[in-house]
Amino acid sequence: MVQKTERIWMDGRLIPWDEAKVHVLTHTLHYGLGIFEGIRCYLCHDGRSAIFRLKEHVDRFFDSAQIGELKLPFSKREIAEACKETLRVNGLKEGYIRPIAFIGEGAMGVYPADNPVRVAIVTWTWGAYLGDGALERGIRAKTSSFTRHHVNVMMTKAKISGNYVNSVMAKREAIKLGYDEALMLDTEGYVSEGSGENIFIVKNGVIKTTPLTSILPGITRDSVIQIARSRKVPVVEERFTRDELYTAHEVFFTGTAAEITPVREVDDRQIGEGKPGPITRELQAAFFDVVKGKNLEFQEWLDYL
Ligand code: PPE
Repeated sequence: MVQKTERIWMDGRLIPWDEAKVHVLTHTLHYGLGIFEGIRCYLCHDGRSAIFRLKEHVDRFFDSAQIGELKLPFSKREIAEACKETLRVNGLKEGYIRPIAFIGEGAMGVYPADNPVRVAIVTWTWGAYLGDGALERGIRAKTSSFTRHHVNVMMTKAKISGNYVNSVMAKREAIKLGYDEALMLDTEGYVSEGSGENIFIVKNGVIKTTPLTSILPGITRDSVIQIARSRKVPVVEERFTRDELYTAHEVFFTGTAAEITPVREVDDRQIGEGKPGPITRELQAAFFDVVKGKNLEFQEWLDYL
């Protein structure tokens, strides 16, 4: 359950949480063309709060809008400022920020005519996305019976609401079968991503991750690549198969919500020692140092409140 905060930013105004409602004829509710972002704000070691890679998230929000042909009635600066303002009024020192843009009511039918584009920003406290202990012990993943999107069916580089029907189905299936997360294969059968995360494998000291062709260009993914390279750990972006995953020494998922979550088992096969491996742990520690302002090498990624 999301813990209620005092206010939600909606169409340019900060309104009480309970008043942030939409009409049932909201176009996006019927046809799924809305776009959203997921951003985290961390409480830093010095007591200040910093939003992680706000600029990149706002840029991706606008890229999603461009792909989905949603004309946002706000500038990038206004959205970035509104993210900060919403956290501030809610008194959150740490939390998750969810900007969403959607097509409002007016015309029905798949042609949205000139229905208004509406924008809201919600903030809340969000702990470990894949459950208590996931970050420390790692999780169990299962290859999904659902295939990830084909690049000409859904726009995989956009964070479009409707894209997530596929994620919800895959996630439900994985949970019902007793696993923590679904691993999705692409339309050609190669590993693509988790229901809400990008994926990495490590073998013989080399990190490999899926190329950007048909996945969401994850901002955590990019951060991990940059952090790994700065520590001289080689990273390649290359397609791989599920059997390569089974024989990897380490596997981990990355995402704003999931952060860096180790995967200790895939399809009932133990990965490595069945616990987070050394490179995963090193990157995890480095990532948390960065987001909490302890590593000055990447301080331009932090936007202090
Ligand atoms: N792939 C998918 C499909 C995805 O949804 C996410 C984020 C990522 C990769 C990682 O992207 P990034 O957050 O930029 O590193 N998923 C978001 C939504 C999760 C949800 O359940 O809601 C998130 O992590 O915020």
